[in-house]
Amino acid sequence: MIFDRKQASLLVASAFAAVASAKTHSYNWTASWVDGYNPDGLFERPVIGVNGEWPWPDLKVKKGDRVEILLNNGFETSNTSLHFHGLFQRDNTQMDGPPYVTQCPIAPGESMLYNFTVPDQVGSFWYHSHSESQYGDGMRAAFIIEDTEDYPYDYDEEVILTVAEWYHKDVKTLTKDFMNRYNPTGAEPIPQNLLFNNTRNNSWVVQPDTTYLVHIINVGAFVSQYLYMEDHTFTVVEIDGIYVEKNETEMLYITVAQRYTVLITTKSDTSKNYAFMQKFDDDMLDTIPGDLLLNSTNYIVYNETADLPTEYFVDSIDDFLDDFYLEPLTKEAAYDEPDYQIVIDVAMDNLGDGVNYAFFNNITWIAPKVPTLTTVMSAGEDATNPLVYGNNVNAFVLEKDEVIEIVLNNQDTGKHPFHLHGHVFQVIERAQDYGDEAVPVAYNESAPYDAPEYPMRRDVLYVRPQSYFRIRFKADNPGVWFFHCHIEWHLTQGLAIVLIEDPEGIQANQTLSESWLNACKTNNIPTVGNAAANSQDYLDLSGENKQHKALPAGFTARGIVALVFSCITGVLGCIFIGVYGMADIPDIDQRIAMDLGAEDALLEDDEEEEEESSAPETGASASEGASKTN
Ligand SMILES: *[C@@H]1O[C@H](CO)[C@@H](O)[C@H](O)[C@H]1NC(C)=O
Ligand SMILES: *[C@@H]1O[C@H](CO)[C@@H](O)[C@H](O)[C@H]1NC(C)=O
Ligand SMILES: *[C@@H]1O[C@H](CO)[C@@H](O)[C@H](O)[C@H]1NC(C)=O
Ligand SMILES: *[C@@H]1O[C@H](CO)[C@@H](O)[C@H](O)[C@H]1NC(C)=O
Ligand SMILES: *[C@@H]1O[C@H](CO)[C@@H](O)[C@H](O)[C@H]1NC(C)=O
Ligand SMILES: *[C@@H]1O[C@H](CO)[C@@H](O)[C@H](O)[C@H]1NC(C)=O
Ligand SMILES: *[C@@H]1O[C@H](CO)[C@@H](O)[C@H](O)[C@H]1NC(C)=O
Ligand SMILES: *[C@@H]1O[C@H](CO)[C@@H](O)[C@H](O)[C@H]1NC(C)=O
Ligand SMILES: *[C@@H]1O[C@H](CO)[C@@H](O)[C@H](O)[C@H]1NC(C)=O
Ligand SMILES: *[C@@H]1O[C@H](CO)[C@@H](O)[C@H](O)[C@H]1NC(C)=O
Ligand SMILES: *[C@@H]1O[C@H](CO)[C@@H](O)[C@H](O)[C@H]1NC(C)=O
Ligand SMILES: [Cu+2]
Repeated sequence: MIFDRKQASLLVASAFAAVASAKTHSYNWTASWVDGYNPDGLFERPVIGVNGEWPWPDLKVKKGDRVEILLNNGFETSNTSLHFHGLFQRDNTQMDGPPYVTQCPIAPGESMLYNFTVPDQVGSFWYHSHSESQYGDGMRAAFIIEDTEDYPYDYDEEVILTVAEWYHKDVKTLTKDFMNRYNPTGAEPIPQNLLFNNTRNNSWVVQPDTTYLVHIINVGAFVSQYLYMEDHTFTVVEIDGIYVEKNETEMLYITVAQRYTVLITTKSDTSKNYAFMQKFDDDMLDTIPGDLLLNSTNYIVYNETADLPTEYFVDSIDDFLDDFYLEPLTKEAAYDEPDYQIVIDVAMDNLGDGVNYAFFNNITWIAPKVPTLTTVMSAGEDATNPLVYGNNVNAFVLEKDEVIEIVLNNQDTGKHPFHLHGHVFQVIERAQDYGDEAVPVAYNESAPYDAPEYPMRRDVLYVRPQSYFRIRFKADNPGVWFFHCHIEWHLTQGLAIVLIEDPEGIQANQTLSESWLNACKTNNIPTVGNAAANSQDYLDLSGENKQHKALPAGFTARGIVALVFSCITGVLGCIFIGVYGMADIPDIDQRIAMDLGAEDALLEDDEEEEEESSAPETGASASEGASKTN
């Protein structure tokens, strides 16, 4: 082996031979719109590419390697950022990516260097923009950390497989209609198709008698998918970077941002080809347009001259692998009773501007005036006081090495995949679907329940309708960590909290890079101060970004529907209802009649908003799809 001087000195400095082969992966990436892509084969549109091309490259690295990505913002009007999903970013929370949480958004024409060491993690990860829902337009790819030791399971070939949903319109256009009083129920836009490896009708050419290690990653921004194959099975060996005891299944259910690494062993007979199906979880769609293809057929190709199979049907989609029952290969007993329990209730509702928002404990996340990490770094002793982070950041301060339990009660009728940055968590409990109950079922502390001995661990977990889950982790990674729904529409609606883990440890051990500071400076964002950018008095939050006022008492989403009817001409209204699914609301005419009285109140709120809009727009969200002003 030949070492250059830098590597050789590293070798001397370290007792670990693995470091000797540590590589530096350097990239100079410019994110921008590129024209003329047609991933689903039905519609050509611009996508967000890198250095003029799409898709973004899949990265393969090893633990201990260094990654240096210079991200240049090549957009004309959008900010940007990059998140490495699932990486712990130990002592380096500034590289995690979400704007106004751990960094300033990178302004058009500006850059930021993402520079970090690949942590002691293995398996399937991915990277994506954490700004303005840009990853829905294609700013995303796989990030695989290869094992430096022997892989625990035998395989012959390694393959990446990304899945996602796809829209013909860009996310910014869709967001304007989504975060809108004319969409009072918060119905998410319906995608046009599912993508399989960034295309459709994908042919995966295989060799006979071969075991493939397939990294399956849902890089989508909204819908979960069912995956199943004709006459082949998946053997799950790793989820979200955690090796598990092998589990063989015919069907996977994968939410956005989750990863399943599986073994697929091919047949000896090469005469025939097989279907590899992907199916929308259509429970997540508010309406199902007649022309939406819910099942997409892809191909496992043994013989390129033989016919391709037609759609493969299964009797039931209910028998997918329940990830709750997977058992990690590295045993970690369930943590004991937590030191700190955080109970968060999820709800979706309208605020006084008529728009439908998402809430944790009645708070919709609104970006502070400076990134929360800035506040941590500059607040001195006040950094342990949650108040300095503002009323709309929903910050929780965790002490070093505490065992944290998050109890998440879903008062909404939808499923939501939640992601915790900076950690994997133990899944202590996930209750059944209570979607058919009249009222949501919350976690009941006094009802006895036994956690699994060695709970499953991962970084994205879905909660079932009107149900709850409980997760635990140890606060052993000082940093500022976002916890949010990975459905980008819901993040735009504010479904997030921020965990501030060991703020004193962050202050003592972490230094903001020049490049990080420059991203703030070039976007005119201060690098000191509380959520209101006040650096004189950290407890004075006047001027902070806040959510809209609540709707007047007794006023409901139905009243807004009424407003829609009274404001829009018949034809336009009908188009809108068709697209956004308001037609689903039963007894709509009666309800409009009931709510019409409240219309005036809404209009008043309107006028007030106009006065305020002379102030500069401040409250861009971490997904920044929608502008939220105070
Ligand atoms: C990155 O690429 C851009 C565009 O090609 C170039 O102008 C710039 O000098 C490069 N920067 C570095 C550090 O290589
Ligand atoms: C996939 O097949 C459909 C139906 O034949 C076709 O309309 C579409 O263009 C194909 N897409 C791609 C990317 O090949
Ligand atoms: C980009 O960030 C700056 C600084 O926060 C903000 O003023 C601007 O509105 C943002 N741009 C967009 C398109 O959100
Ligand atoms: C990345 O960080 C390492 C460690 O601090 C440093 O040695 C290296 O120079 C940095 N890379 C760049 C391109 O600045
Ligand atoms: C997906 O695309 C990648 C990159 O082009 C390729 O290496 C891989 O084999 C493809 N996977 C499948 C299942 O077709
Ligand atoms: C591949 O398919 C063609 C067409 O059906 C057939 O003639 C050929 O024998 C097949 N090859 C193998 C190796 O099975
Ligand atoms: C989609 O797949 C499911 C499961 O195989 C099947 O029941 C359903 O009929 C399929 N729908 C269409 C339109 O093919
Ligand atoms: C495999 O998953 C099933 C649930 O789908 C579970 O009952 C079983 O215990 C799991 N087995 C292993 C070894 O993980
Ligand atoms: C949220 O608001 C409702 C209604 O005002 C109230 O009953 C509830 O206690 C609040 N929840 C939290 C966690 O503050
Ligand atoms: C919670 O569980 C306890 C013990 O089983 C039971 O007595 C109580 O009624 C439950 N509370 C609710 C709100 O269901
Ligand atoms: C700083 O980091 C070192 C190494 O990770 C750790 O031992 C030390 O406790 C940290 N200091 C503080 C104040 O957290
Ligand atoms: Cu959600």
